Amino acid sequence: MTTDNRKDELISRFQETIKGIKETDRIGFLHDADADGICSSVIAAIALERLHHKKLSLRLFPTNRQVIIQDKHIQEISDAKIDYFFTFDLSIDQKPENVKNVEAFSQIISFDHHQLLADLNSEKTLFLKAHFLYHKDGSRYPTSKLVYDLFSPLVDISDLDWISCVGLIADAQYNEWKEFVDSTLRKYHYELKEQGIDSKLGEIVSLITALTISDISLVREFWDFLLDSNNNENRDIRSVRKRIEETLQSKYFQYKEAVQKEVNGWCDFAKNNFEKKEDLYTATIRPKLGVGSVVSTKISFLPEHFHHTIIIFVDYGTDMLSANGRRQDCAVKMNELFAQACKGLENATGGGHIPAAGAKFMRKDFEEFKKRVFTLHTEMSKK
Ligand SMILES: [Mn+2]
Repeated sequence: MTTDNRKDELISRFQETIKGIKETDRIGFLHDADADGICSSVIAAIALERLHHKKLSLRLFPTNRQVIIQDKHIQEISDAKIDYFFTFDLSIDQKPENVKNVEAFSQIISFDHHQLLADLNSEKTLFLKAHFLYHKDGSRYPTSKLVYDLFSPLVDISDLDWISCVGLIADAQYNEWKEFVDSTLRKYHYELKEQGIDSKLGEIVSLITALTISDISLVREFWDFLLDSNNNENRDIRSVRKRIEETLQSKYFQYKEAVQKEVNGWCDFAKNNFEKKEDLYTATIRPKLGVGSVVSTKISFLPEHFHHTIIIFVDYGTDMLSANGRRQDCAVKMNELFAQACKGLENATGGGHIPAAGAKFMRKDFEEFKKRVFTLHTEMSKK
């Protein structure tokens, strides 16, 4: 629970920790490989460089969609002799034993807004979970906005406001932070749109998502590009607008176009093949690129589906199938629905946020999983 005391205590501990970083200290990052993880960590890297004139000694991101500190990371962090290890948009409380392992040789500063599973704050770990810092639902406080807000009192990063907007739009929180996004769009002379994703900054969200879908190794290169183009002394509105334009005109744009085509095709397919029960709409798609999550998000934000549950089952032709659930009005909790549907099924995992969650399960369990989703959805709608 957020209390003002708790919040103030964490903020002042954060400020002391950042100010306490010395010239000889080595900094390491582990960030999620999605737009919120990329944007939040780029903001922090630039903030630290402006404060301490320091570059990172290590930067890691998961290529397997695992949002924890993984076993293999521990040795890498130790080998790089990291003193301050930062994590972004990762729910490290899913594997607390690895947090303890890193604490043996490094301080940890963790920014995240995934479901709160455990309070990891300790002498060595500063656990900046949005739930402790936001008086409303913590999951609606994306890491990019959290990091921007925490660093802003320490150093001028007002030219990075648009990167914060990109991260939060990617996490479908435009409505929650409408004033901030709208004023940022206005500042750089961009048009406001009904949906954040349709704005100019939303186009950058699509670009980043396309990269992660096309080839996860592009994340490293794009992150460096974003850092270099924004770690800039020219912070006037014209210069910053130029950075935004350059991002959209970069070579990364081609990936956006290819993915967009795939997304649009499968959105149309899903809409024409919905299986419905009450306000639950499901469809199964078989895309070549990993667009399942984008397809479900896109459909769920259509005005006619805003008060519906959209579940897209995705068959990539492998042993494991996945499901992407969206419920933008939060009337049914997607993370709970999937967690329950996975119970007792071999190798099945499910979870995420209330409006947006995912699950993976074995091909042999597809019919059973689907049956459970329909039954659970009816039960959970009545609550
Ligand atoms: Mn996020």
